[in-house]
Amino acid sequence: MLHKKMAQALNEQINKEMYSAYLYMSMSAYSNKVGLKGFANWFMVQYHEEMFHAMKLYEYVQRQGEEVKLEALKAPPTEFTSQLDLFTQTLAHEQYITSSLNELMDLAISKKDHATKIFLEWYITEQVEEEENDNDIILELKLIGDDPHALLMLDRELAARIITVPTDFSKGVEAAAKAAA
Ligand code: OFO
Repeated sequence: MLHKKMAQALNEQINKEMYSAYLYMSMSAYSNKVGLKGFANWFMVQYHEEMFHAMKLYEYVQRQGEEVKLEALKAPPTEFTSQLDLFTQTLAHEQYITSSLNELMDLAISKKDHATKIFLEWYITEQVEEEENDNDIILELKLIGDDPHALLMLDRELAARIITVPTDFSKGVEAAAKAAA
């Protein structure tokens, strides 16, 4: 059972995770447009990660007997100035998601909702890795500067990123995650 405020906040988080997926899809399209298919791959993998984050919440709200209420997604930006710009915006967005998850955790604690607190711990741990990945790539991009050869080397490296989250949720999200582990 969820407190109404908790259910509403979890529904809002579904929207934020879906927007994250939409944002990274847009960044993938931009990378593809400028000929950096490795970056495009990295952001498309990130899109799948965010869909998984959204779907985990979607299933959790339902398993707790609450209603999923989906809202409109705002349009993501489509124009960027460079790969450094993409990752600077990605890091800022993930920091926003981290604070949103921290607020959810504060709410779960204040409502003595232990099940939601345990559920959210996975997301909070995940955010440390997400911000670390973005910071690492920002540092590399700063070192690369205006060197196209080095940028292409990084592009090749990012082309190797693979999807590690489930993408087929027809049999349930947690079941799919267990099968993929
Ligand atoms: Fe990029 O993070 Fe979701 O939660």
